[in-house]
Formats: sequence, C-alpha cells, structure tokens
Amino acid sequence: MKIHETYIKRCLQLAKNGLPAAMPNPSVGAVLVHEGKIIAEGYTSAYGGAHAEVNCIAGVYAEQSRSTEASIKKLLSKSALYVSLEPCSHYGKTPPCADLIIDSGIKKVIIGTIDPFAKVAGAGIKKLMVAGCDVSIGVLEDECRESNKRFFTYHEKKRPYIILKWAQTLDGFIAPKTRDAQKPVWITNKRSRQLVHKWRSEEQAILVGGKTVLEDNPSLTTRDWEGKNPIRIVVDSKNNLAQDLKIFNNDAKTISLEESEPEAICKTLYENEIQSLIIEGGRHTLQQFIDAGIWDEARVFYGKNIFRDGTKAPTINQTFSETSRKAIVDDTLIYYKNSPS
Ligand code: AOF
Ligand code: ZN
Repeated sequence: MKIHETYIKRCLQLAKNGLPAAMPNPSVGAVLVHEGKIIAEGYTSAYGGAHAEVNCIAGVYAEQSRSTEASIKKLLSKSALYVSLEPCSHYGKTPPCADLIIDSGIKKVIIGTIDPFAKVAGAGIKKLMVAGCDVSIGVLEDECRESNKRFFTYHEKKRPYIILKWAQTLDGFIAPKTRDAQKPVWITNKRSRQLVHKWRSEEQAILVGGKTVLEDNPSLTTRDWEGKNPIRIVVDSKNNLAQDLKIFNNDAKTISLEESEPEAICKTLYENEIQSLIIEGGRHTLQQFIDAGIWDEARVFYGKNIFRDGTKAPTINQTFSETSRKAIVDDTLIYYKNSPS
C-alpha cells in the first residue's frame, strides 16, 4: 500500500540519524500515525541506549504530558506504529520493544523487514501477533535491509560487511616504484583523503596487509574528520612488525592477525563481533578478497597523475556493477557493488 511506503520511507530517513553511533546495533526508525498524522518519531540511540520504538513512544508521552495515562493509552490504541525493523523480543542491553508496544496499547504495527539476529528473527512479530496486534510485514523490504547492510551481512553471511578502497593513478598504479614512508606520494587530493577519513569513522574496523604497514607506516585513523577511530587490523602472519610502527600507537585499538586467507580472516572477525570492515590495501590483500569474491562494495579513486611504473592496481574480474560515480574536485570516485550470481 502506498501510504505504508510513505511512512516507512520516513522511518528510513530517521534511521539514518542513528548511524554510526548505534553500531554494531542496527539503526531503526519508528513513527506513530494517528488519523493520518504523524504524532511522534524516534530512532535508535547510541549503542546500548534506547531503541527506536522506545524513543518514539516516549515522544507521545512527552507531547501529552498534561493528559492522563488512560487518555494517552486511548490515543495509542488508535494509532499505527511504523518501524523499519522488526521490534525486538529479547532482553539485550534494553528490554523487549515488543512488550513495550503491547503494554502501550498499540494495536497496529507495520514492519519494514524481519530482524536477522537469531534471538529475534521473527519472535518479535510472533509476540505482537499473539497479543492480538494487527501486524503487516515487508514494506520497502530491500531499502530497509540496505539501511542496515552491515548488520544484515554480519548475521546472514557470518562475516563482516566488506568495503574495498583504493586510489589509482591514470595509468593504473596504486604506489610508485620506490616508496618513502617519510615522503608519501599522494594519488588523490586533500578532499578525497578527508572523505576516506569519514568512511573510516563509519566502519567498525579497518584492515591492511603487513607489507603496507612496513612500506607506508600508516596511522589508519580519522584525524582529518571528527568521528571515532575504527579498530585497526593488520595481517602479520610472519609476526615481524615492530611495535614502534604508527599502527601500534595509542590512537586506536589494533589487532594483529596471524591468518592471511580471506575466509580465515572473516571467521576471526566474525568471532570478534566485527560487523564491518574497510580494506585499504595493499594490492595483494585487496586482490585476495576480490578473487575470493568476499567483498560487498569497492570505492575506487582515480587520480590525475601518472607513475609509469610501480604497484599495479587490483583488478575486479568478476561480476560487479558500477553503481555511481562522482567528481571530488579533480579526482573521480567510482562505487562498485559486488553482485554474486
Ligand atoms: C528494535 N529497535 O531500534 C533496534 C533493534 O542489546 P539491545 O537491547 O540494544 O538489543 C540489540 C538488538 O536489538 C540488535 O542486535 C537487534 O536485533 C535489535 N535492534 N531492535 O526493536 C531498534 N536497534
Ligand atoms: Zn527493541
């Protein structure tokens, strides 16, 4: 129904406000509609805080602070709750939203998509139905899944959501022939580099290979952007990285991995509850994930300069699709999506 889609769209807009603070929780949006008018809205608070439904229902109580409990309940019983993700049914850091909805007297609930988290996964819907609520499920389902792509990938594929990032020269190199960590040669402009720091702040972890750490001595922080630093992960199977490298400084947490195969890396990250990962090099590491087909998005910058020789850029040789491109001053940024057959 078109009207349902309109309100779920509003939920999706609200949900955006909750990211990345809510992570690794999904960010959800909720609206309460009474006689064709939105009477309250909510979205998921920062990790460990109130869920979208709690914030939305609290909004009605705040607005109606002069009304009696009974009249608020009456209003809620004649309202429909729209929510982009199935209300939870379990005691996590917060009590079940499904119980709150039932206790509030809400009788009609429209849900974007089911929660893939094993402790919920349909149990929230069941709770609502058993209590006699009229429940609709699956409104703008693809968009609702996309809005929490990291969370869905983690629970359904048992691995983090993986973003590959690299920058290449016009002639297809990601590094010059000789590198000096003291004097880095940039392929992209300042704006593009700042954007990368924003991206880092949006993911739970960042990964590079050991060779990149030795050659570039990167910090892998978000210093050009406000926002939290991701956990730094370095593949160091030979255990030969010196502790005075920048990646081991105190700016952020760092994990050294012995595993070097994409499958094994993913397994360890899954066990460490890492839901999303941005991989920033080097060529070998990126190519391994591409060849294994274990990636979700690639964000590739094309700069203006020419190296003539050096480390060649990775090649995406499998099914993928370019989803969009844009200019960042004089760089071109292209987004690719992995579309497994
Ligand atoms: C909802 N509404 O806004 C969100 C939900 O530890 P807790 O209590 O915060 O629960 C986290 C789980 O709740 C999370 O894994 C997911 O299944 C669900 N998230 N559910 O009803 C929300 N963010
Ligand atoms: Zn909840």
